[in-house]
Amino acid sequence: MARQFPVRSSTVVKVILQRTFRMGFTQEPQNVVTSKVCRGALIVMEGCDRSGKTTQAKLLKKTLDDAGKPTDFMCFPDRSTQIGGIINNYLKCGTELEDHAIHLLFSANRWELLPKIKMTLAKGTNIVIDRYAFSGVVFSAAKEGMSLEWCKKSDTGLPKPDLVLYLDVSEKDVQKRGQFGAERYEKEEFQKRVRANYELLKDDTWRIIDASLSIDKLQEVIKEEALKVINKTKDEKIPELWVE
Ligand code: Z5A
Ligand code: MG
Repeated sequence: MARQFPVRSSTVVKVILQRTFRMGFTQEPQNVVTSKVCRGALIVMEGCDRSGKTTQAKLLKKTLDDAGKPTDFMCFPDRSTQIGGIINNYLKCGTELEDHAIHLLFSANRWELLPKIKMTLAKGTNIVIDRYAFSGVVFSAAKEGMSLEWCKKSDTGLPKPDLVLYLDVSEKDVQKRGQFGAERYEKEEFQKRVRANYELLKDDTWRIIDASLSIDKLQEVIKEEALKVINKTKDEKIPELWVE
């Protein structure tokens, strides 16, 4: 004769189902905290030549990672792509390109990396970018016959940074950091026009940072600004650049 179990199998099934319901697998969880992924912040480093953008952007990535705020570093131009290769050749004076054409290539270099930017921010990782569309505009508009308004058009609609850290250093201080290199735009007169163009782009997302401070002091100031904006914008939608 088959052995009788003290508890019938249908009762066991009932108990399992009841427990499952209580744990919330088949209905709204009761004591499980749902955590929503907040978006990352988009932080851009801008400023004149040798103001310390690359130094500070790379440091900021590490500072934020260490503070438990996962952060990626990017830079424009990104010379690693095919378009970036053409830009690199142009900057090194290896090729000549019509001014509007090179402007659009700098812009295309940003658009081609848009999926990566969007994906990174959506998963909650911050991005620190060394130069962005603002560099695109101020350098191209420093050329003869290129208007600031025309130069803004090709980057219109890209994600608008939550914070632009503008590293401000006088021409005199920058000269102490060594002579200009051999790249195309590294000439004093041209850099003066670039500096003047930056003034026309500043808005309330910009912070003007005294970049004559030491590297470590500067990073302290920058870290504070970055943390403020990360907390402030995590639940906000990302606006589009130059779209009213
Ligand atoms: N460009 C464009 O036309 N259109 C576009 O859309 C874009 C760019 C995106 C290449 O850019 C060119 O492309 C650039 C604009 C144009 N043309 N110019 N001129 P890039 O970003 O590749 O340029 P770069 O070669 O990196 O130079 P830079 O960005 O101007 O330098 P920086 O990043 O601001 O500085 P750094 O490399 O961090 O530091 C420079 C030196 O100063 C170095 O020796 C440091 O050790 C020293 N340093 C840094 N911080 C300090 C402080 N606080 N005290 C003392 N010394 C310091
Ligand atoms: Mg740099």
